[in-house]
Amino acid sequence: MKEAATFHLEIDRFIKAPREKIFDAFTQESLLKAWYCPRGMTVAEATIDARVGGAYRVVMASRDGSRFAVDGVYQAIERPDFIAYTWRMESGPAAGVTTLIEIRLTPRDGGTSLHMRHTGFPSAQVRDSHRNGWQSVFNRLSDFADPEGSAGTITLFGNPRSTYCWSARMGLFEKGVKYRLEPNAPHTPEQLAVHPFGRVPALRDGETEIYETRAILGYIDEAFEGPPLISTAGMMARARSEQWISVINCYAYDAMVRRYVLQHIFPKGADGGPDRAIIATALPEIDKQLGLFDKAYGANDYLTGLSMTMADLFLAPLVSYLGQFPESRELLTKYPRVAHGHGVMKARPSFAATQPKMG
Ligand SMILES: N[C@@H](CCC(=O)N[C@@H](CS)C(=O)NCC(=O)O)C(=O)O
Repeated sequence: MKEAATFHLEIDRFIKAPREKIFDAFTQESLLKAWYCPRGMTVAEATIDARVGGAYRVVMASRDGSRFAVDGVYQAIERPDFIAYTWRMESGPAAGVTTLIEIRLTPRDGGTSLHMRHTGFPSAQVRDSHRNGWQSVFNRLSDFADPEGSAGTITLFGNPRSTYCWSARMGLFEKGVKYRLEPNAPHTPEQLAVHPFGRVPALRDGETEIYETRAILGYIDEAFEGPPLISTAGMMARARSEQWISVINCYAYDAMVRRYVLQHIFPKGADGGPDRAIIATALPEIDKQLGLFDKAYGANDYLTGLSMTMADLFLAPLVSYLGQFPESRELLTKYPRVAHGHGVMKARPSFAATQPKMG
């Protein structure tokens, strides 16, 4: 145990809420139950005796049913600025090791600076395995205490006219997640600061950044309650959904958006109009892709069956844009099941709420 004291973790977070509210969120059982676990988990049980020398035990549960319990003893309770308690995990690589958590709350800019010092880890690996967990727990605390809810931690970066941003925004809406939008254009310094390739969108949740729309939607889906964005109809439907997302990422976006829609929106032809040669290469590919999607629908409302999945979120913005230009509008008339599926998506409140304004 000698070595244990050499590894520690310090985390600073600003939370837009008064420190009394944050202090109480740590020390009142009914409040702590609402947030004291990483995203994607819930507090299944919590018993707290928030007095110096009093004990606590918290059981966190994942959606897959796995449970993770911690317990400890309060060392200091000084409302509203300081709390210290021991932390012992009942399972996992650091099971049985007792560490110490100190939380200091300082008022700042109408909110609270939270400084957490977690000391006594037996190894750098165990310390590092706690870092993401704590950041996620503090995101939950912010959602709980900040009057703006998750918009206090979640920001989506990207121009809302982008089809990929639109898919991400629909996903956020479907899950009921509040967020802030920074309408960055691709490749601007602001976007390059959150996305190494300068593309849109990127997502920030507290101190965590993530890019690539499939990864963003996967994160949102696992991190938040609300209807699932992956199929619950089994392995094959999930595989198909991934297949269609990959088809869009690797082939359909290039033909439909890059070589067709963007030719209309930002014409690059010699006469100032769309480059007809580029459009001519795109249209047969779009035709083939729409044919594949049409077949995939079968008699269903959604691409992979009876429920909406991320694949539908990826496809809806593309079909919406295709409906706005003459040759693709004409092509769409050949594919009634794509038109039907698109009608179903258009009727969802998430579509109207996120539909970009076209200039
Ligand atoms: N694979 C990326 C693609 C994102 C992407 O290409 N977004 C477009 C806007 S819809 C973009 O940033 N385009 C700028 C460019 O291609 O340089 C994702 O899934 O997020």
